[in-house]
Amino acid sequence: ENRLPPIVAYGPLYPYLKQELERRFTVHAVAADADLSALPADVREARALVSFGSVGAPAAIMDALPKLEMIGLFSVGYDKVDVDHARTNGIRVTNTPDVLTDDVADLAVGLLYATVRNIAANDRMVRAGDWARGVKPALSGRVTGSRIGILGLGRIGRAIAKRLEPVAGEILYHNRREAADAPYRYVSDGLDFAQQSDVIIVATSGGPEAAKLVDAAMLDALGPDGVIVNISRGRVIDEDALVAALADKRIAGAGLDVFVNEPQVPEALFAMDHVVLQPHQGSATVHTRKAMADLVLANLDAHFAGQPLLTPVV
Ligand code: 8YV
Repeated sequence: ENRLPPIVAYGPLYPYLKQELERRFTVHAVAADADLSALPADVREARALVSFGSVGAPAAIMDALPKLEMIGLFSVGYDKVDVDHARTNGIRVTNTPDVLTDDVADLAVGLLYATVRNIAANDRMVRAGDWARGVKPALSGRVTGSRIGILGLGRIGRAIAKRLEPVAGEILYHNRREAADAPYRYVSDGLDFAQQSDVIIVATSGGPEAAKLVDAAMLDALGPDGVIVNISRGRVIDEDALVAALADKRIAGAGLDVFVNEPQVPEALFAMDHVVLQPHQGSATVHTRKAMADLVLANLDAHFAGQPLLTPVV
């Protein structure tokens, strides 16, 4: 008889996390698209659930696991977890803040440079032999001296701002509320913020309250020399409006790590040289994925030892 507490691995898990979970628990793998009305009895005994941020935990999986005590999310963003349903049902939720901040901020800065300096498009032209054939690449915009607007000055937004401080002409930010301790200029109106920015970097949390925070009007306010970078969640930008603004060159370019319907990316973007696309890689370094896994494990260990959770959301 196996005495290890039963848990559910919901959707695919990072291999190191899966291996460490299997040392501590009886792990039942449940596919993200599994028929939840037909879960075997031993799976329904699960006391915890672990999942990627992209899978999360909708109300239906919580309801299908009557003994569920805790959800350990391998992600800082918990937009795919029904936190209200968890709260109502006394289910704790943990995420993985802080450990991924630096790497997500690094990718945002990388995407900014790649987009403004045409790094990806120029790489393609070199590979295609165009340079050798005498094609002259177009001159690019520049990052140094530009007005960088951070949309969402939280942990990650601040880490991005810190990295860009030495090169920015100005750093401004837009939040629901002014941050008490930020050394950057707060712009309370979204359109003013976009109009005063050469670059917008989207770093808000990605919950429903942030949906389409960047709309067509904001993109037009950013203007034809403006660039947008998104390392938050696809839904924060009205994706149709973004594709249209890029197609019409009403903005100069975009560096995107996240999309509304990942891993599906609007095909119209594939042919656009002024767009840099990433497959949601913000936290995807060897170092940070291990740190995220260790934090998920530490939260589970704390829960099963009756200790306070390290990084609770609920
Ligand atoms: C992950 C993320 O790529 O932490 C987040 O919010 O988006 C990323 O770290 C993803 O959620 C994998 O679980």
